[in-house]
Amino acid sequence: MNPIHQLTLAVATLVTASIGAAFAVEPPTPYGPVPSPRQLAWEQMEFVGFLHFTVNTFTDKEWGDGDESEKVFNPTDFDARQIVQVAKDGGMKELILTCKHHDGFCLWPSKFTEHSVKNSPWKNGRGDVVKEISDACHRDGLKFGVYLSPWDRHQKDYGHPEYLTYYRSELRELLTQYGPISEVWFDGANGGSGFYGGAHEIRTIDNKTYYDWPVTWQIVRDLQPQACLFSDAGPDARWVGNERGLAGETCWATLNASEFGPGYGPAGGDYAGRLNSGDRPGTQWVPAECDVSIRPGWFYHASEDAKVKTPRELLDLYYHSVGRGAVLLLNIPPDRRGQINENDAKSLHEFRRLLDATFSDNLARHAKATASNTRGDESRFSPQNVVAGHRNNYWSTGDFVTTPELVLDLGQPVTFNVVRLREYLPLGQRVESFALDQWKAGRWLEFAAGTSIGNCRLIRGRPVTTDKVRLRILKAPVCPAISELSLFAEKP
Ligand code: FUL
Repeated sequence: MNPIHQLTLAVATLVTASIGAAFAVEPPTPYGPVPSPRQLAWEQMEFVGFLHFTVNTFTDKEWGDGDESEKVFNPTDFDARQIVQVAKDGGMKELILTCKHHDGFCLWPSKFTEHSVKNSPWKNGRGDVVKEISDACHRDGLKFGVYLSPWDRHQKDYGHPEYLTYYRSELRELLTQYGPISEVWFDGANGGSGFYGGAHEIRTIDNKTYYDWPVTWQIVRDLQPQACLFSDAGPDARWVGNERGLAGETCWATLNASEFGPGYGPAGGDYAGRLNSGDRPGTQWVPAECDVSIRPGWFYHASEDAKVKTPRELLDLYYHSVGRGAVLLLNIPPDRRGQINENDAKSLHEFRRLLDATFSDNLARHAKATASNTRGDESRFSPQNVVAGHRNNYWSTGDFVTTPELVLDLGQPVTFNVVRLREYLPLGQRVESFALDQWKAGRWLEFAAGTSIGNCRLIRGRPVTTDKVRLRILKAPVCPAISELSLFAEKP
């Protein structure tokens, strides 16, 4: 080829490449921190369960001192299948078991202590609660998570370096003997007094340094890489700052996590408040988990049988946790039989029925969606994507179009009182504020507004009847990526 030909070909290639680039619009660049695949899978579960079960169930305490005899642990009719069925029927996607609470009693026959089920009368010491619950979860399609209290009021070494070796050995047992683990829950509570092998004293530790968390977390990463690590500050999921199941009205999935750790936060700062709302901008993706019990206490007490939260109370919790972009972790404590009490099961079942009655019918599913802007005018970024509500696609706009509008034409008047919005999380949390309007008597009328969206934002209000709904993005540092805009009507 002569030089002229060579030049012509090079120019042609360049022109074709640049024309091609002008038409093939790229997806938006992710904004800020984004979830890891394990966090994404965790967030999408939305509703998970906690099982608080130990010697406390039999001594009627909330925090065992650590001097309880193994003999007190004796469920009369333990039934893992019943426990898991109740959870599944209630819509929980995972169960986290208190394999060891602060009292130090292990629900599995650990090689590293005598203080466990192996010295209890239950099944003549041959039982293993962790095995039965994890097997039942895996059989019934629920994920299984472990709670292993760092604070141990039984162990004589607690407060000394040797205890960490013990704690990590227990953790390794849990991570290697019970199949896939989806979450490891590291509690930040450290109360001080305890049995401690007979010392009966107060032991304080510096929870910033004592536990040396990075080493422990690495054990989980090595043995169960898909497991999410929960603590007050993550690294994968954070505490929401209260035990009432309430995420902040504004709740970012991001946090300046280096200021926090299990059991501590910024000195003099609003520790609980910061965890409740997250930080924006935040350096890490650490979504909130809202832990709350279906009863006043975490453990079963017969005296609380009439104090089980009602289905409507559970529904409110759902709107205040999942509906604010967090995960709801609801505790259902097994009773002295080793089963979920009938009152708890009934309330959870009815809660699920109410939830399904609402969310099984998206009243916008036939809507036609149009928008003030569509990224590259390409169908893969079409506003219609929000109607299908698939988490894997989304509506987006040109890079500099940060306050666009999207209209759902419902074709006929529809009455709804719940709106669900979702962002496409792999591109980060992008929207900072939005408003919703209804078309009424020939003009737009605002009926709701909000801030963070994230995994899920539920707006629940008075019934609205209209044939058109408009979403306005009011503030965003970058173009939005919205996966879902759905409308629902709560049934009485
Ligand atoms: C707290 C503990 O002290 C409670 O007993 C319970 O386990 C709750 C989930 O976490 O920090």
